[in-house]
Amino acid sequence: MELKVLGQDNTPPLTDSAPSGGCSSGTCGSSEDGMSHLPDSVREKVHNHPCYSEEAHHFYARMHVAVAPACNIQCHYCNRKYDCANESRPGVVSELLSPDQAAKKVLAVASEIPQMTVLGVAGPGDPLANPERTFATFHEIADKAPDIKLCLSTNGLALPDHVDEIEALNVDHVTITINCVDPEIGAQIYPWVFWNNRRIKGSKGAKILIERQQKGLEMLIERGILVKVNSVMIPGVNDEHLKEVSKIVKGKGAFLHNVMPLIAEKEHGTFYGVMGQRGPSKQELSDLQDACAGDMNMMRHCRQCRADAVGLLGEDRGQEFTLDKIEAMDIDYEAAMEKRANIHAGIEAHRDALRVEQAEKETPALIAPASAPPARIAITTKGGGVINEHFGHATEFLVYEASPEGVRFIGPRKVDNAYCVGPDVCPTGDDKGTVLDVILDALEDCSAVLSAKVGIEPWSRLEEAGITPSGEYAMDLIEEAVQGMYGDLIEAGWAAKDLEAQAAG
Ligand code: CLF
Ligand code: SF4
Repeated sequence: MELKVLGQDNTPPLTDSAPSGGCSSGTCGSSEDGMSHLPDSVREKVHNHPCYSEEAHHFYARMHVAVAPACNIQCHYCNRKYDCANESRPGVVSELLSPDQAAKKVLAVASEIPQMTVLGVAGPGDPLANPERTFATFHEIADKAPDIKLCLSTNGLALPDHVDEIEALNVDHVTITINCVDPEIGAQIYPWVFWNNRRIKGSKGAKILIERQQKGLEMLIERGILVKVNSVMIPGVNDEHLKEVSKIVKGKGAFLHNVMPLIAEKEHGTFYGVMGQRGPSKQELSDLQDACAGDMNMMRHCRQCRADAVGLLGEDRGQEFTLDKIEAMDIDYEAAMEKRANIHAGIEAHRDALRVEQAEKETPALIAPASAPPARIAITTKGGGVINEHFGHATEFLVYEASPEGVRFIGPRKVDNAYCVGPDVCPTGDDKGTVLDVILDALEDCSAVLSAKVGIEPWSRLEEAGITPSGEYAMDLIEEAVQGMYGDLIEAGWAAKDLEAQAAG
């Protein structure tokens, strides 16, 4: 069967004719992203939510509206000049909108990016410390755009007071940031919480926050609302403790756990940044995610988005929807909804076809001896589950691990600048080296990188760094390509070289 994949502009598939391919597992997976065991009602909620389904994030987009400026706690990794660091990359400032402006923006984005399925409110402060603004926005969207899922992210302090309204508005997905269940650890993360008109410091404040988070979690689960728990991994503070957090929240029925790395830079002016608290290494983060995974579903594809993010995860199309541009748009949302429904049906047909194709495939021969070590392989993509982005245009790389057991997703690696700043504009002189240094650093644990195309200069630098570049898998499905590349590496004697290097020292 021939299948169509998303185009350059993420144009969704409307027919089932185009490039062929199947998927070895997860990404385009035959098992609905490992979710085939879930009840239909839950699968219905997550199948097109790009954060709750790893598979869906290759096809569907989300947007945030920054309507919630205030916060009711202080986290040591946050500086209020910036967005809430519980969901956002620290150091980012979003444009604050009124609920009316936000609603207009949502309709504009939904009309222009039909793959956008979810509206999240995630800052720039805490959405539930600004309940009027947050719920006014949700009310408007529920009324005008009932085909959009509503999503909310909170520190949890005010959560129990708002569960009824969350349920009444059909907000089916709520994220609570839970960094600890022990007030003594909490006191090292939260200097104070603002509770009952008083600022309460230290472990007393942390205890209140923890109790409110746990109560809110239980209330949401009782009502059948899906809960994702975010945790910021702070080495030496809560890293070991997060395994217990994971067990507890899973025991209470949380759907997903998202362990995010602390990002603490001095220039952000946060307490941790100034004090020199380090974030975890890539390996420490993935080891903790693996340790927690024994107890629950882990999210590994989080991009720590902005409070005004727009587009596929990892993509930022916010500049296309500034207030002046939105004002100039003439939006017919009735027509847009019809178009959206058709496009979503096309995406689902495409995903179904991939599953059928995968199910019909014969099990491939073992590509590596059982003793072969795993290899990390990075890929570049613009969406659709295929390798369709040039190395030089990528601002993020998705890292997979291939082993004799199969292929699994490790996580995204973001870089600030693409190697080429335009379709044909690559950096010159020192800039060229600097941009590549950052990319090589992001891929330091990878043995290969697969892109639609790789230029001569980066090709040589990658090879010098021991990373095999390849354009051979252009337009192939991601996991199949990663598996193929793993076979190529093994055939080329990579494993033997790797083992020799390890033995040498
Ligand atoms: Fe936004 Fe968060 Fe909803 Fe997603 S983001 S409110 S659950 S729609 Fe997603 Fe962004 Fe990670 Fe958040 S990638 S920061 S987990
Ligand atoms: Fe900052 Fe968010 Fe913590 Fe509030 S909850 S202090 S906005 S990181």
